[in-house]
Amino acid sequence: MCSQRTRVILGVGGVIITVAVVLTLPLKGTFIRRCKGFKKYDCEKLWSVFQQAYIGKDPCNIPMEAYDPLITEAPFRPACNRMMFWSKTKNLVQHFSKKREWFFTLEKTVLGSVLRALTWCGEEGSNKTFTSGCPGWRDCENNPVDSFWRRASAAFADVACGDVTAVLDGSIETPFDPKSIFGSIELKRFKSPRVRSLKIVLVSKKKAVSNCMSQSLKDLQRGLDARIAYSCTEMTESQFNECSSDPEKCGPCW
Ligand code: N1C
Repeated sequence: MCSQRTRVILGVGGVIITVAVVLTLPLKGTFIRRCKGFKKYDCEKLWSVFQQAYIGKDPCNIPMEAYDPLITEAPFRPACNRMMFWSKTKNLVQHFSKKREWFFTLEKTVLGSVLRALTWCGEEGSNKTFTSGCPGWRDCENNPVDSFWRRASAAFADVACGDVTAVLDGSIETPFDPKSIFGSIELKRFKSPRVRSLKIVLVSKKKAVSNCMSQSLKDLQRGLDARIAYSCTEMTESQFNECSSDPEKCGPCW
């Protein structure tokens, strides 16, 4: 028989254990489940290498290099002519690339996929993973999530080859933002002769604010290795979506 005091202790202990499990399990569970969809990876090993990047560390002091061992564990492979990059058009491109399997985005790789739409961080003096209350870009640049996307994007762009596509938002004034991951990391890593051409697809939601002649696109061209052929096509969101629903039609889309 439990005394009142033992029951309280057991109860409190249970709550603590439950809170600890709830804090880490959803992330680990999601990570492992998504990873298992990829076969050939040792998912527990991948999880452990991933955790080492941020566990027990100040969540505002995680440089992108913290994820180097993770990239080494699951390196990106080149998918020539199929690689698709984007900036400020995440939902559009996610929807598109799901339907058009030919195009390959970072989020289709094992690392991009296991961490898609997740938040994580650690804390000094603790071995726990937290999934809420983590710093974001407003709090500090070197937070665990943004540093991961910067590191993964750099590695993904390093293997870009052949004809590369990038989908930008024509409904804003600066479709090419030099401070974005696409502008500050990926574009700079496209190198000739590995990359033959860069095709920009400028998609406008309701009203087109920018076009291929806009200053922002000229800035992009200036940041591109001059030996890489450059082209730019404007289209509306519905034309872009039509492309994804009718693969046959897509060849001439851009
Ligand atoms: O900063 P961005 O876009 O220019 O980054 C997009 C660029 C793409 O080409 C991808 O290859 O970088 C890669 N990438 C992702 O795949 C990704 N998935 C989710 C970069 N960031 C990614 N995220 C999250 O969106 C991440 O939190 C990051 O900070 C935003 C970037 O969105 P953006 O400014 O529209």
